[in-house]
Amino acid sequence: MLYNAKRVVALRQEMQRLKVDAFLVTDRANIKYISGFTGDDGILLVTENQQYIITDSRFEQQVKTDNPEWSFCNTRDYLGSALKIAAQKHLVAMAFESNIDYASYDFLDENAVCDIVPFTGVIERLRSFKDDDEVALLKQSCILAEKGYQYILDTIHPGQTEAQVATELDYFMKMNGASQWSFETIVASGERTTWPHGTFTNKKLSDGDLITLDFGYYYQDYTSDVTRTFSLGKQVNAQVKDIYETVLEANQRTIAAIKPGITGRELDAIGREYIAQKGYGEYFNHGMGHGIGLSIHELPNVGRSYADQMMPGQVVTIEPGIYVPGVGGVRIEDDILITPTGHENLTPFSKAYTEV
Ligand SMILES: [Mn+2]
Repeated sequence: MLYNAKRVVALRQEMQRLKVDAFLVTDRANIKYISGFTGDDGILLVTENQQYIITDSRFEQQVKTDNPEWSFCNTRDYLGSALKIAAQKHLVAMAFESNIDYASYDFLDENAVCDIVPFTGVIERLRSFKDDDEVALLKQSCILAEKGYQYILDTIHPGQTEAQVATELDYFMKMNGASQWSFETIVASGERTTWPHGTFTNKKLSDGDLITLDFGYYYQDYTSDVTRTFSLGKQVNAQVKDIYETVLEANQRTIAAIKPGITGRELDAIGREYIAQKGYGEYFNHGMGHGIGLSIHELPNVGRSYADQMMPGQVVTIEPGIYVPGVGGVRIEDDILITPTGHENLTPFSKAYTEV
Protein backbone atom coordinates (compact mmCIF):
# COMPACT_ATOMS: atom_id res chain seq x y z
CA MET A 1 0.00 0.00 0.00
CA LEU A 2 1.36 3.42 -0.91
CA TYR A 3 1.88 6.11 1.72
CA ASN A 4 -0.55 8.99 1.24
CA ALA A 5 0.63 12.13 3.05
CA LYS A 6 -2.89 13.62 3.02
CA ARG A 7 -3.93 11.04 5.61
CA VAL A 8 -1.33 12.18 8.13
CA VAL A 9 -2.38 15.78 7.50
CA ALA A 10 -5.99 14.76 8.23
CA LEU A 11 -4.92 12.92 11.39
CA ARG A 12 -3.01 16.00 12.59
CA GLN A 13 -6.15 18.09 12.07
CA GLU A 14 -8.05 15.60 14.21
CA MET A 15 -5.30 15.84 16.86
CA GLN A 16 -5.76 19.61 17.01
CA ARG A 17 -9.49 19.20 17.33
CA LEU A 18 -9.05 16.62 20.10
CA LYS A 19 -6.40 18.73 21.83
CA VAL A 20 -3.64 16.12 21.85
CA ASP A 21 -0.11 16.55 20.57
CA ALA A 22 0.56 12.88 19.82
CA PHE A 23 -1.42 9.95 18.43
CA LEU A 24 -0.42 6.37 19.11
CA VAL A 25 -1.78 4.09 16.36
CA THR A 26 -2.01 0.42 17.30
CA ASP A 27 -4.87 -0.94 15.16
CA ARG A 28 -3.42 -2.84 12.18
CA ALA A 29 -5.78 -1.49 9.51
CA ASN A 30 -5.31 2.03 10.87
CA ILE A 31 -1.51 1.62 10.79
CA LYS A 32 -1.75 0.53 7.17
CA TYR A 33 -4.04 3.43 6.28
CA ILE A 34 -2.01 6.17 7.96
CA SER A 35 1.52 5.03 7.09
CA GLY A 36 1.30 2.56 4.21
CA PHE A 37 3.29 0.15 6.43
CA THR A 38 2.02 -3.37 5.78
CA GLY A 39 4.20 -5.29 8.26
CA ASP A 40 2.29 -7.41 10.73
CA ASP A 41 3.97 -6.08 13.87
CA GLY A 42 4.73 -2.63 15.23
CA ILE A 43 2.94 0.66 16.00
CA LEU A 44 2.94 4.30 14.86
CA LEU A 45 3.53 7.48 16.78
CA VAL A 46 2.43 10.69 15.07
CA THR A 47 3.26 14.05 16.66
CA GLU A 48 2.62 17.58 15.40
CA ASN A 49 5.72 17.52 13.22
CA GLN A 50 7.16 14.03 13.34
CA GLN A 51 6.07 10.51 12.48
CA TYR A 52 7.55 7.21 13.59
CA ILE A 53 7.10 3.59 12.63
CA ILE A 54 8.10 1.77 15.78
CA THR A 55 8.91 -1.85 14.97
CA ASP A 56 11.82 -4.26 15.03
CA SER A 57 14.71 -5.11 12.74
CA ARG A 58 12.69 -7.72 10.81
CA PHE A 59 11.01 -4.78 9.09
CA GLU A 60 14.01 -2.43 8.75
CA GLN A 61 14.57 -2.86 5.02
CA GLN A 62 10.84 -2.86 4.31
CA VAL A 63 10.28 0.45 6.11
CA LYS A 64 13.35 2.06 4.55
CA THR A 65 12.20 0.99 1.08
CA ASP A 66 8.43 1.49 1.33
CA ASN A 67 8.05 4.22 3.98
CA PRO A 68 10.99 6.64 3.63
CA GLU A 69 8.88 9.54 4.89
CA TRP A 70 8.70 7.86 8.30
CA SER A 71 11.38 7.64 10.99
CA PHE A 72 12.20 4.01 11.63
CA CYS A 73 12.47 3.24 15.32
CA ASN A 74 14.18 -0.15 15.77
CA THR A 75 13.12 -1.77 19.02
CA ARG A 76 11.41 -4.79 20.55
CA ASP A 77 9.76 -2.58 23.14
CA TYR A 78 7.19 -0.76 20.99
CA LEU A 79 5.14 0.98 23.66
CA GLY A 80 8.14 1.69 25.87
CA SER A 81 9.89 3.38 22.95
CA ALA A 82 6.82 5.45 22.12
CA LEU A 83 6.72 6.66 25.73
CA LYS A 84 10.45 7.42 25.64
CA ILE A 85 9.94 9.63 22.55
CA ALA A 86 7.00 11.32 24.25
CA ALA A 87 9.14 12.09 27.32
CA GLN A 88 12.11 13.36 25.27
CA LYS A 89 9.84 15.66 23.23
CA HIS A 90 7.97 16.83 26.35
CA LEU A 91 4.65 15.85 24.82
CA VAL A 92 1.63 16.75 26.88
CA ALA A 93 -1.25 14.52 25.79
CA MET A 94 -1.07 11.33 23.77
CA ALA A 95 -4.16 9.85 22.16
CA PHE A 96 -4.39 6.07 22.05
CA GLU A 97 -6.93 3.78 20.41
CA SER A 98 -9.47 2.36 22.83
CA ASN A 99 -9.41 -1.10 21.21
CA ILE A 100 -5.86 -1.61 22.50
CA ASP A 101 -5.49 -4.74 24.65
CA TYR A 102 -5.66 -4.39 28.41
CA ALA A 103 -2.03 -5.32 29.12
CA SER A 104 -0.88 -2.59 26.73
CA TYR A 105 -3.21 -0.07 28.33
CA ASP A 106 -1.94 -1.03 31.76
CA PHE A 107 1.65 -0.52 30.59
CA LEU A 108 0.85 2.94 29.19
CA ASP A 109 -1.02 3.88 32.32
CA GLU A 110 1.87 2.81 34.58
CA ASN A 111 4.70 4.34 32.56
CA ALA A 112 3.52 7.40 30.64
CA VAL A 113 4.82 10.76 31.82
CA CYS A 114 2.37 12.57 29.53
CA ASP A 115 -1.42 12.31 29.74
CA ILE A 116 -2.85 9.38 27.82
CA VAL A 117 -6.34 9.80 26.35
CA PRO A 118 -8.45 7.02 24.79
CA PHE A 119 -10.34 7.63 21.55
CA THR A 120 -12.70 5.46 19.54
CA GLY A 121 -13.19 5.62 15.79
CA VAL A 122 -11.01 8.63 14.95
CA ILE A 123 -9.00 7.04 12.13
CA GLU A 124 -11.92 4.71 11.35
CA ARG A 125 -13.99 7.79 10.49
CA LEU A 126 -11.27 9.15 8.21
CA ARG A 127 -11.07 5.71 6.58
CA SER A 128 -14.79 5.68 5.84
CA PHE A 129 -14.31 8.41 3.21
CA LYS A 130 -12.71 6.73 0.22
CA ASP A 131 -10.63 8.79 -2.19
CA ASP A 132 -10.67 8.10 -5.94
CA ASP A 133 -7.81 5.59 -5.75
CA GLU A 134 -9.55 3.65 -3.01
CA VAL A 135 -12.84 3.63 -4.91
CA ALA A 136 -10.99 2.32 -7.96
CA LEU A 137 -9.52 -0.54 -5.91
CA LEU A 138 -12.89 -1.36 -4.36
CA LYS A 139 -14.41 -1.47 -7.83
CA GLN A 140 -11.74 -3.90 -8.97
CA SER A 141 -12.32 -5.96 -5.85
CA CYS A 142 -16.05 -6.10 -6.71
CA ILE A 143 -15.39 -7.03 -10.35
CA LEU A 144 -13.24 -9.90 -9.13
CA ALA A 145 -16.06 -10.95 -6.79
CA GLU A 146 -18.40 -11.16 -9.76
CA LYS A 147 -15.95 -13.40 -11.62
CA GLY A 148 -15.66 -15.63 -8.56
CA TYR A 149 -19.42 -15.89 -8.21
CA GLN A 150 -19.81 -16.73 -11.90
CA TYR A 151 -17.08 -19.36 -11.58
CA ILE A 152 -18.97 -21.05 -8.75
CA LEU A 153 -22.27 -20.91 -10.68
CA ASP A 154 -20.50 -22.58 -13.63
CA THR A 155 -18.84 -25.34 -11.62
CA ILE A 156 -20.99 -26.15 -8.59
CA HIS A 157 -22.63 -29.59 -8.63
CA PRO A 158 -24.37 -32.12 -6.38
CA GLY A 159 -21.91 -34.32 -4.48
CA GLN A 160 -19.46 -31.50 -3.82
CA THR A 161 -19.16 -30.53 -0.17
CA GLU A 162 -19.68 -26.99 1.10
CA ALA A 163 -16.00 -26.96 2.08
CA GLN A 164 -14.98 -27.94 -1.44
CA VAL A 165 -17.01 -25.09 -2.93
CA ALA A 166 -15.35 -22.64 -0.52
CA THR A 167 -11.94 -24.05 -1.49
CA GLU A 168 -12.68 -23.79 -5.22
CA LEU A 169 -13.67 -20.15 -4.73
CA ASP A 170 -10.56 -19.51 -2.63
CA TYR A 171 -8.30 -20.94 -5.32
CA PHE A 172 -10.05 -19.04 -8.10
CA MET A 173 -9.93 -15.71 -6.25
CA LYS A 174 -6.26 -16.08 -5.34
CA MET A 175 -5.31 -17.17 -8.86
CA ASN A 176 -7.00 -14.01 -10.11
CA GLY A 177 -5.27 -11.51 -7.88
CA ALA A 178 -6.91 -11.67 -4.44
CA SER A 179 -4.57 -11.93 -1.47
CA GLN A 180 -6.89 -13.59 1.03
CA TRP A 181 -10.44 -13.74 2.27
CA SER A 182 -11.60 -11.07 4.69
CA PHE A 183 -13.75 -13.63 6.54
CA GLU A 184 -14.26 -17.36 6.29
CA THR A 185 -16.48 -17.86 3.24
CA ILE A 186 -20.05 -18.90 3.99
CA VAL A 187 -21.28 -21.78 1.85
CA ALA A 188 -24.57 -22.82 3.43
CA SER A 189 -26.76 -25.43 1.77
CA GLY A 190 -30.28 -26.72 2.42
CA GLU A 191 -31.45 -26.21 5.99
CA ARG A 192 -28.11 -24.59 6.83
CA THR A 193 -29.15 -21.53 4.77
CA THR A 194 -31.29 -20.61 7.78
CA TRP A 195 -28.10 -20.04 9.81
CA PRO A 196 -27.10 -16.52 8.72
CA HIS A 197 -23.41 -17.07 9.55
CA GLY A 198 -22.96 -20.78 9.08
CA THR A 199 -19.50 -20.74 7.30
CA PHE A 200 -19.05 -24.17 5.63
CA THR A 201 -19.01 -27.83 6.63
CA ASN A 202 -18.28 -31.19 5.02
CA LYS A 203 -21.97 -31.56 4.17
CA LYS A 204 -22.51 -32.74 0.59
CA LEU A 205 -24.68 -30.68 -1.74
CA SER A 206 -27.81 -32.34 -3.08
CA ASP A 207 -29.98 -31.59 -6.09
CA GLY A 208 -32.69 -29.12 -5.05
CA ASP A 209 -30.60 -27.52 -2.28
CA LEU A 210 -30.85 -23.80 -1.73
CA ILE A 211 -27.30 -22.38 -1.48
CA THR A 212 -26.14 -19.16 0.18
CA LEU A 213 -22.68 -17.96 -0.80
CA ASP A 214 -21.34 -15.00 1.22
CA PHE A 215 -17.74 -14.04 0.58
CA GLY A 216 -15.26 -11.19 0.71
CA TYR A 217 -11.74 -11.06 -0.67
CA TYR A 218 -8.98 -8.50 -0.38
CA TYR A 219 -7.78 -7.14 -3.68
CA GLN A 220 -4.83 -4.80 -3.12
CA ASP A 221 -5.88 -4.37 0.52
CA TYR A 222 -9.55 -3.55 -0.18
CA THR A 223 -12.29 -6.08 0.38
CA SER A 224 -15.64 -6.60 -1.26
CA ASP A 225 -18.48 -8.36 0.57
CA VAL A 226 -21.12 -10.09 -1.52
CA THR A 227 -23.91 -12.56 -0.87
CA ARG A 228 -25.97 -14.41 -3.42
CA THR A 229 -28.50 -17.18 -2.83
CA PHE A 230 -29.46 -19.61 -5.58
CA SER A 231 -30.94 -23.03 -6.06
CA LEU A 232 -28.92 -26.06 -7.09
CA GLY A 233 -31.36 -27.65 -9.52
CA LYS A 234 -35.11 -27.32 -9.37
CA GLN A 235 -36.63 -25.86 -6.20
CA VAL A 236 -39.53 -27.92 -4.90
CA ASN A 237 -40.56 -25.70 -2.00
CA ALA A 238 -42.77 -22.93 -3.45
CA GLN A 239 -42.31 -20.69 -0.41
CA VAL A 240 -38.60 -20.34 -1.18
CA LYS A 241 -39.44 -18.32 -4.28
CA ASP A 242 -41.67 -16.01 -2.24
CA ILE A 243 -38.94 -15.50 0.37
CA TYR A 244 -36.46 -14.84 -2.42
CA GLU A 245 -38.59 -12.20 -4.13
CA THR A 246 -39.23 -10.50 -0.76
CA VAL A 247 -35.52 -10.28 0.07
CA LEU A 248 -34.71 -9.07 -3.44
CA GLU A 249 -37.33 -6.34 -3.26
CA ALA A 250 -36.08 -5.29 0.21
CA ASN A 251 -32.53 -5.15 -1.14
CA GLN A 252 -33.58 -3.05 -4.14
CA ARG A 253 -35.82 -0.66 -2.20
CA THR A 254 -33.11 -0.01 0.37
CA ILE A 255 -30.45 0.58 -2.28
CA ALA A 256 -32.77 2.90 -4.23
CA ALA A 257 -33.06 5.16 -1.17
CA ILE A 258 -29.31 5.62 -0.67
CA LYS A 259 -28.16 9.23 -0.98
CA PRO A 260 -26.10 11.67 1.07
CA GLY A 261 -27.71 12.57 4.39
CA ILE A 262 -29.91 9.51 4.85
CA THR A 263 -29.10 7.69 8.09
CA GLY A 264 -28.24 4.05 8.64
CA ARG A 265 -31.39 3.73 10.73
CA GLU A 266 -33.62 5.15 7.98
CA LEU A 267 -32.14 2.80 5.40
CA ASP A 268 -32.56 -0.15 7.70
CA ALA A 269 -36.22 0.71 8.23
CA ILE A 270 -36.99 0.74 4.49
CA GLY A 271 -35.98 -2.88 3.91
CA ARG A 272 -37.05 -4.09 7.34
CA GLU A 273 -40.55 -2.64 7.09
CA TYR A 274 -41.06 -4.16 3.66
CA ILE A 275 -40.03 -7.58 4.97
CA ALA A 276 -42.36 -7.18 7.97
CA GLN A 277 -45.21 -6.13 5.68
CA LYS A 278 -44.75 -9.41 3.78
CA GLY A 279 -45.05 -11.34 7.05
CA TYR A 280 -41.41 -12.26 7.50
CA GLY A 281 -40.42 -9.61 10.06
CA GLU A 282 -39.41 -12.07 12.76
CA TYR A 283 -37.13 -13.93 10.34
CA PHE A 284 -34.79 -10.98 9.62
CA ASN A 285 -32.54 -11.04 12.65
CA HIS A 286 -29.47 -8.98 11.81
CA GLY A 287 -28.39 -5.52 10.67
CA MET A 288 -28.90 -4.16 7.16
CA GLY A 289 -25.25 -3.44 6.39
CA HIS A 290 -21.90 -1.94 7.23
CA GLY A 291 -18.99 -0.08 5.71
CA ILE A 292 -16.22 -1.93 3.89
CA GLY A 293 -12.70 -1.02 2.86
CA LEU A 294 -9.44 -2.03 4.55
CA SER A 295 -11.62 -4.06 6.95
CA ILE A 296 -14.68 -6.17 6.35
CA HIS A 297 -16.66 -4.24 8.97
CA GLU A 298 -16.06 -0.53 9.23
CA LEU A 299 -17.93 2.76 9.34
CA PRO A 300 -20.61 3.76 8.58
CA ASN A 301 -23.17 1.38 10.06
CA VAL A 302 -26.55 0.58 8.55
CA GLY A 303 -28.89 -0.76 11.22
CA ARG A 304 -31.72 -0.03 13.59
CA SER A 305 -29.58 1.65 16.26
CA TYR A 306 -27.32 3.76 14.05
CA ALA A 307 -27.75 7.44 13.30
CA ASP A 308 -24.70 7.49 10.99
CA GLN A 309 -25.44 9.73 7.99
CA MET A 310 -24.36 8.43 4.61
CA MET A 311 -21.84 10.78 2.98
CA PRO A 312 -20.27 10.87 -0.50
CA GLY A 313 -17.22 8.62 -0.74
CA GLN A 314 -18.45 6.10 1.81
CA VAL A 315 -19.14 2.50 0.82
CA VAL A 316 -21.68 0.26 2.56
CA THR A 317 -23.15 -3.19 2.13
CA ILE A 318 -26.91 -3.69 1.93
CA GLU A 319 -27.76 -7.23 2.98
CA PRO A 320 -31.31 -8.03 4.01
CA GLY A 321 -32.12 -11.67 4.70
CA ILE A 322 -34.99 -13.93 5.68
CA TYR A 323 -34.32 -17.23 7.46
CA VAL A 324 -37.30 -19.51 7.99
CA PRO A 325 -36.43 -22.74 9.82
CA GLY A 326 -37.70 -25.78 7.95
CA VAL A 327 -38.08 -23.82 4.71
CA GLY A 328 -34.87 -21.98 3.84
CA GLY A 329 -32.80 -18.84 4.17
CA VAL A 330 -32.09 -16.14 1.59
CA ARG A 331 -29.69 -13.20 1.83
CA ILE A 332 -28.77 -10.83 -1.00
CA GLU A 333 -25.90 -8.41 -0.41
CA ASP A 334 -24.50 -5.66 -2.60
CA ASP A 335 -21.75 -3.08 -2.09
CA ILE A 336 -22.86 0.52 -2.63
CA LEU A 337 -20.82 3.70 -3.08
CA ILE A 338 -22.51 6.89 -1.88
CA THR A 339 -22.04 9.60 -4.54
CA PRO A 340 -22.75 13.35 -4.34
CA THR A 341 -26.07 12.80 -6.11
CA GLY A 342 -27.11 9.37 -4.85
CA HIS A 343 -25.30 6.07 -5.11
CA GLU A 344 -23.55 3.61 -7.39
CA ASN A 345 -23.90 -0.15 -7.04
CA LEU A 346 -20.38 -1.64 -7.21
CA THR A 347 -21.79 -5.17 -7.47
CA PRO A 348 -24.42 -4.77 -10.19
CA PHE A 349 -24.26 -8.40 -11.31
CA SER A 350 -27.30 -10.59 -11.51
CA LYS A 351 -29.40 -11.26 -8.45
CA ALA A 352 -32.49 -12.58 -10.22
CA TYR A 353 -33.72 -15.89 -8.82
CA THR A 354 -31.50 -18.58 -10.33
CA GLU A 355 -31.60 -22.38 -10.58
CA VAL A 356 -28.29 -23.85 -11.76
MN1 LIG B 1 -21.60 -8.14 4.95
